[in-house]
Amino acid sequence: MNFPIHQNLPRIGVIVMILVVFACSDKDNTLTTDACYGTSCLNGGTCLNGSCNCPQGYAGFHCETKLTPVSLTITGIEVSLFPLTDFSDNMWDASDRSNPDPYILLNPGPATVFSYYKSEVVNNAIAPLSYSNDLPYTLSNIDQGWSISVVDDDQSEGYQDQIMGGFYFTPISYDTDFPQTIELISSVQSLSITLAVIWNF
Ligand SMILES: [Ca+2]
Ligand SMILES: [Ca+2]
Repeated sequence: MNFPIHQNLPRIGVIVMILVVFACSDKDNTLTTDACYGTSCLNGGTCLNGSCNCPQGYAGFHCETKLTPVSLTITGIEVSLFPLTDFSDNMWDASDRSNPDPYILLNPGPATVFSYYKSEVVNNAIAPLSYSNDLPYTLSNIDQGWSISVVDDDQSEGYQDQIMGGFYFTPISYDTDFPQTIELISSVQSLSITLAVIWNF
């Protein structure tokens, strides 16, 4: 004997009740806490998981310690401005009425005779000039004075080279916030040199 139990049963609507229980989280009981709460990082440091990530040149729990760089690497040299005439108001290459052919000299102390760094020559130049040969170049004695000079190459024309101008600077004195560029600007000489630099610790 068959009992077609489904056929004769009255149609039963099935009501499915889904109870969605929103468990109200009590924020006061949250276990996660901000590990950086109350941690202040100095000198541009940023807090991560309770510790300060210090920018280059700074150390310590709060980045409170400024490090002393041991050297400075010059990665680029740009002369954005140089005097248009020499000290007698003549064109730098008056003999053929052309522009100067500048190169860069970098020496420890006030010396101008090449002994450390000499860049390539840019012929018949107009500003701005960019130098890249033999760079990067690292200065090790950065608490001492260095001279950087712009010199017109005249030797190839049978004359003595002419110093167009320059700066005497102590690299360590530019270490405030360890800039990526050092700007050497003189209104007296109409000369501006920008050094792209990396501080080494
Ligand atoms: Ca000249
Ligand atoms: Ca020249």
